[in-house]
Amino acid sequence: MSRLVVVSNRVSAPRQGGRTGGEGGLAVGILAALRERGGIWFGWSGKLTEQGGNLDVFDAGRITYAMLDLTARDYEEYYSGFANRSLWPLFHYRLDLADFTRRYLAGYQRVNALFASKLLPALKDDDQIWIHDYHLIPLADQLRQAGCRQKIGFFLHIPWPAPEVLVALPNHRSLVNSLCAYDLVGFQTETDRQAFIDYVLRDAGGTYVDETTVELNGRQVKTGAFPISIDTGNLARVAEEAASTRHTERLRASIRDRDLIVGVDRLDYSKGLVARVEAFEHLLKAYPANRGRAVFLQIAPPSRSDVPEYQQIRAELEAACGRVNAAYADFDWTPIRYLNKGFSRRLLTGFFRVSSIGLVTPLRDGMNLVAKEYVACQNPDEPGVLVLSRFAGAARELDGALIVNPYDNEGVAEALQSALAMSRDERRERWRTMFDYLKRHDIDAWRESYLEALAEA
Ligand code: GDG
Repeated sequence: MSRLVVVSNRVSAPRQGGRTGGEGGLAVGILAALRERGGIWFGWSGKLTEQGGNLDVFDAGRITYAMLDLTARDYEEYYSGFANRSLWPLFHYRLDLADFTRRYLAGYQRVNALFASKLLPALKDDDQIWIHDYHLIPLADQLRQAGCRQKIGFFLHIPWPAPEVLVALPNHRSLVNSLCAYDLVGFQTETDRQAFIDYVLRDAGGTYVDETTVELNGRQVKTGAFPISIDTGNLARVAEEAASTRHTERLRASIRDRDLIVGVDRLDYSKGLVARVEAFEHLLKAYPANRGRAVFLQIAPPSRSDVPEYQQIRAELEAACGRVNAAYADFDWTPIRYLNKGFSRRLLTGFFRVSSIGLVTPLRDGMNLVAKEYVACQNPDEPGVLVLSRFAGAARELDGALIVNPYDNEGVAEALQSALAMSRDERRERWRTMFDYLKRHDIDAWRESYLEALAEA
């Protein structure tokens, strides 16, 4: 079996003592493949240095970790700039927030070229290369220009926008051209894949080779939808254990016989947090029996806080939570518990398990793993209800959820009310279909289906 070379913006490298960090499903899935086949995990070290470009390489078992330092300017232009102020808002349909400063694009191309030049000498002829996410779209093209002939696959973790939205990007054409340097481009959903194909055929003058492969500028690229997933079995076990830990007990005791609604999201404007608070407010307004009874726990660890749009959304969310609490709280009940910090994975599984509703309402999301994690963590006898945005990729798979439109506060409030009133039989039935599905379609199945398609491409 050939070696696997994984490239992503950040690397989940082991901490001192050889243990890896408490990483999520993606890192677990990638590490499993790297351990099995041997290979390299290459990416930014997370360090900023004066000169940048220093590569720190070390081996742990069959895996070589190769981590590159960047400069403060690289970070500003490539990461905060083009990746997170141009591509991220655009791909999440937030044209109003997108900033196409040319300097950002130049930095993005420069850092991708740096990645290529540092990676190339480490490659063997029969390596398979798997590049992840929007930070590194031009990387295969850069590698090809430097003579790389190996098989290269790309997986996009975020949505691919409709052509009408994509063309707002000044360099849309060259971005798509560079994607055609890959052998396989994977998307989260069939809709994303179709949007890419539409652009290639209609806007770029490409042609179909077969159902999944298109040709553009003399290069053929295969496409596929590979909905990412979670480590279902393991998460279910962790949640079962977490159900009786001290922290879960403390949360349970603080809720008493009330209904807990839980949300867990990076503090990002794509996650629909302000609208979610407004929907919860509407629940209290329209269904007054929930006053004094429903508690909404929103965990929102800070994210990309040096990007101004993220400071803005944080201020808006704080204001919305403050307003609702001021209007509805009583001396012995606070409706919203808003926590601007992260918790360990283990703790989160316990929180998911004791809550009556998992509220996942992004305005746009490639997949949304929290939705899947919420399902995996439920108690099979007393499962909670998942209320899920139709704009999350996960909505295509999790049909036991109550699917909502996050722009419609009153509709979301109605769904919350039906979830709170749902019979145990119905909750069990809905949960069972989703859980069985997630057992079959877990992170291992995702990785294997992608790598098989890459091998065939
Ligand atoms: C991108 C795409 C796609 C969150 N808070 C804490 C914490 N988390 C964990 C969650 C989950 C992960 O972070 C977030 O994953 P999501 O999928 O929900 O969202 P993004 O971060 O936007 O991820 C997304 C994903 O890539 C994978 O392809 O699904 O659409 O946007 O695992 O549990 N984990 C811990 N503490 C926290 O406070 N430990």
